[in-house]
This record gives sequence, structure tokens and C-alpha cells, in this order.
Amino acid sequence: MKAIYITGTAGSGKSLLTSNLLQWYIDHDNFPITLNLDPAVSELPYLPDVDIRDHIDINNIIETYGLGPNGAIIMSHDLIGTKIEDIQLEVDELNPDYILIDTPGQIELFAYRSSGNYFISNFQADSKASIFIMDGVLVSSPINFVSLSLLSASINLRLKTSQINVLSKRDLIIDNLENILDWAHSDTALLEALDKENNQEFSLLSKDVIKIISQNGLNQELLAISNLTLNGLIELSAVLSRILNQGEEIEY
Ligand SMILES: Nc1nc2c(ncn2[C@@H]2O[C@H](COP(=O)(O)OP(=O)(O)OP(=O)(O)O)[C@@H](O)[C@H]2O)c(=O)[nH]1
Ligand SMILES: [Mg+2]
Repeated sequence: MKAIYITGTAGSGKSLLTSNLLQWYIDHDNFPITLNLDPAVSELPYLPDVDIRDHIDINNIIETYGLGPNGAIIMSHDLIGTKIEDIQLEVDELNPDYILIDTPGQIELFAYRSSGNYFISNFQADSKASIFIMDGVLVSSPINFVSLSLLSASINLRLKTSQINVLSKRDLIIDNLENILDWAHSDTALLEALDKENNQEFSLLSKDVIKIISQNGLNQELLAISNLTLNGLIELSAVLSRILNQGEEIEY
């Protein structure tokens, strides 16, 4: 079984990509399943085969511990790691080729508290990869691009998996798409774009950040996709296949 973790900023398209990849693998004669790891989600664009909400009930947490909504969300995320054996049993019983793991909307809770890292380290699969989705609509300037690249590098350091950077909503950013892909693929193009920014202080900081990310090999290829037109899904599946089937995993 190959595990694909789908992470990204809130509302970037994680759940919709989970649903699209599910259909992609079904269409290509594989047996994929989905695992929803978001205890607080109310609606999903797919029917999860395995669901953390069957094990963690956020309303019950609110009532039992007298917590407000934020406290309950934090607690529910902290409990994810404690449910790993139950989830593993359910998944192993289904015995899929691929498991698509839709991670919680609040990436800071999943990645920076202990549960996400613990889950990824201890959930058993033959190989694993993660996708980090940058919301295309948020990448409106070179400085924003650097700031999201920094977040991506930070998530990569926390989750310690082979990570693919994906730019979502390409259908909404047609005019800026070429620029963004240039910034991602060429440090020179990005540094030149940063030179043209009005705010010198943030431009200089962004240049230093991007140099450090680049020098440490933390910059990744960026694949643009649309969850609506499905443009880019073929390229994404090819990169996933390369990582998952040929063991190109980064070991820290
Ligand atoms: N136009 C366009 N809309 C998208 C795309 N991907 C996602 N959306 C829309 O963005 C919104 C959020 O999508 P989701 O798939 O729920 O995003 P998410 O990352 O799972 O959201 P959270 O789990 O709440 O953080 C929905 O309204 C989607 O229809 C895309 O590629 N293009
Ligand atoms: Mg979601």
C-alpha cells in the first residue's frame, strides 16, 4: 500500500484533490481508498472509506470537557495520534493499493503539534509521499510566493516525507501563472521579481529566505493543477508514481 498525504493551507483544495486523485486511480485500474483525518470537517466532496470522525467526536469533546470551539479543535487534533491502531486495522482490512489521506484544514495543528508527525511516522505503508498545496490565489506577488515557499519548507521539515509542491486553482490565476512558475523554477527570475518590489525591507528579507531555502535543497519543483478542469493531474500522478514506486524518499 502506498500512502499519499495531502496537506496545504486552509481552503487550498486538499479535499477536492483527494477526491480527484481517488477517481484518477480508479480510472487507472488501481484500488484506492480515502482516509479523512480532519476531526472537525462537516462536509467532504467524497465519501471517506475510513474516517477519523468515527473515532473522535468533536461535539462530545465540547460537552465532556467544557471546551470552546477552538479548544475542542485543538484537543481533537491532539487525539489523532491515539487512534492510529484503530485506523491501521480498518485500512489493512481494506488492503488498498493507494491510500489518500486528507489532512486537517488547520495545517498548523496537524504539522506543528505532535499528532501529524506521530501519525505519519507510525502509520504503516510500503511507501509514502506528501503533497503540499499552495493556494494559487494566495500567490499574488513574489513576496507572497517566498512566504508560502517558507511554509512549505517548514512543513517538510516537520513531516519529514518526500514532498511535492502543488499550486492549486490554476484556472483562477491564468494571467499570473507563467510568472509564478518562473519564480518557482528559476531563482534568478524570482530574485529579479523581488528587486522590483516596492517594499525594500521585505524584498531583502525574501531574497535572503529564498537563498537559504535554495542552498539547503528545500526548494521543490512546483506543479500547477486545477481541481475543476483537472489540468495538471497527469503530471502530478507521474511525479507521485516516481516517488512511490522507485523509492525516491528522502530519509532524514
Ligand atoms: N476554481 C478552483 N476552485 C478550487 C480548486 N480547488 C479547490 N477549489 C475550491 O476551493 C474551496 C476549498 O476547497 P477544499 O477542497 O474544500 O479545500 P481544503 O483545503 O480541503 O479546505 P479545508 O479542509 O477547509 O482547509 C472549494 O470551494 C473548492 O471548490 C481549484 O483548483 N480551482
Ligand atoms: Mg478539506
